[in-house]
Amino acid sequence: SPRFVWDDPFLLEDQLTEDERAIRNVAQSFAQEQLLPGIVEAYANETTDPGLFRKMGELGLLGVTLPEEYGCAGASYVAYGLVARAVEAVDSGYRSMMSVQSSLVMYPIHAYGSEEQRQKFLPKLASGEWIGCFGLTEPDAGSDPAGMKTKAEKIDGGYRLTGAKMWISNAPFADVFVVWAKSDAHEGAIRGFVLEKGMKGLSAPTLKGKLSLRASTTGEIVMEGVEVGEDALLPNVSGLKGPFGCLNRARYGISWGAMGAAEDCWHRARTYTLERKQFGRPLAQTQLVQKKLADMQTEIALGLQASLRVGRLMDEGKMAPEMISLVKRNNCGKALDIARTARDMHGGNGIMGEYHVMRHAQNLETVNTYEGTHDVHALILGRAQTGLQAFF
Ligand code: TGC
Ligand code: FAD
Repeated sequence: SPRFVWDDPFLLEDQLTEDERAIRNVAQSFAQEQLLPGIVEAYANETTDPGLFRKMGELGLLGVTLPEEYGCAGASYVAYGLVARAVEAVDSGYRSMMSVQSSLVMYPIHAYGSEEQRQKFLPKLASGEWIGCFGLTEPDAGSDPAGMKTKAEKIDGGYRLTGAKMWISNAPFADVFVVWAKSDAHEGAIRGFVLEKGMKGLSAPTLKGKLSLRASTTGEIVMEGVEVGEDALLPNVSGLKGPFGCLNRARYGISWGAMGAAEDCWHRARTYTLERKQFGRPLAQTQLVQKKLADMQTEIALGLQASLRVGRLMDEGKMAPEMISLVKRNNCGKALDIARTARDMHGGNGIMGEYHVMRHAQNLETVNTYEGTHDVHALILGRAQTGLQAFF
């Protein structure tokens, strides 16, 4: 009779194609063999090795859904989700680096850029030779990006950009900056621009001292009258739907990634409680611990299955953004609960770096906040079912 696979209750594995499994295997080996060994130190020291982008690029893990003609894998959105899950099983910060590059930098250049922009930027971003960042958030415009102050003024032959972006992943070592600004030449509409490192007036100071996502480098983008040519404008999109189109992809990837972190916490909690004995028996032989393990297993199985469904719908061109809000919100919230519970189940050891669970919990605080907070996604879903706007 059919067997119950405790760590794959709904046989997700059987629902993947051979290509998807192959890409997943590459990502998993890379994450376990090349990312895991250094993560405790990188996190403690708040350092990121930018060389990781080249390693990811060599393995084809950057921009995996984009066409092969630009040096990408042309794979499915499900494959992209599997990469995020494998990488975030080690650390949310490494998944962040990958998903910013893939969904927030390469995707808009491909979807909204000219053919010249695609040819110029995509192959080098795919190989990891160039690193990208995405500037939407500002000090006074986070959940409400429509309130941004960054402006692009029309000048002879191009634009002058002035403003500041805050909380920008990869910015301090980025070569390519996709930034969003209100353009006076387009009646104040939000437009995307591709800036390059070294431009006069452009700087990206590092934000030090984060207590979460410490292995990913975060910074500001300061634009003090940066002058760019017409060729810096992303010509094929206008308005907030531009950045939101990118966020859809990244949020979807996060829904898988958060489950990867949760799975790592679950497996570690299971192993730990099987090995650790108190009151003369393994902790895993107590009812409270088994309930916690069952809850983790249940939420992860449901969350993965939901992300898989959304990924398939994306691949079929049937994705509505609210579907992504549902899985991003739910999977991040559940992952955060699971990581906190796993930390508790490790007792005192749970606060030590070498047990990994507290780092996941700290990271997931950010993952639950960025790309639309847990509550902002609730408001998106609330609006979709009531027709009533409750943001303001
Ligand atoms: P709203 O009126 O709803 O929409 C404005 C225009 O945008 C369109 N739109 C979308 N298009 C595509 N996909 C979506 N998901 C879309 N959502 C909205 C909409 O149709 C409309 O188009 P048009 O043509 O009619 O103008 O806009 P609003 O200002 O009321 O939005 C409210 C809200 C809360 C939904 C939105 O602002 C929001 O999602 N806020 C959260 C902000 C956010 O997620 N920021 C993320 C910054 S990037 C980041 O965090 C990267 S971390 C990366 C990492 O390190 O991994
Ligand atoms: P706020 O918008 O000020 O929200 C504060 C609180 O108020 C939240 O709990 C929120 O849910 C709540 N709130 C807001 N509006 C409402 C409302 N209408 N009703 C009820 N509650 C509400 N951004 C980028 O552009 N690029 C990046 O690469 C990037 N990377 C990041 C990396 C890190 C480590 C972090 C922490 C953030 C990053 N962000 C990035 C920014 C991120 O997207 C924002 O932090 C996020 O969108 C929330 O904005 P905020 O921090 O300004 O919070």
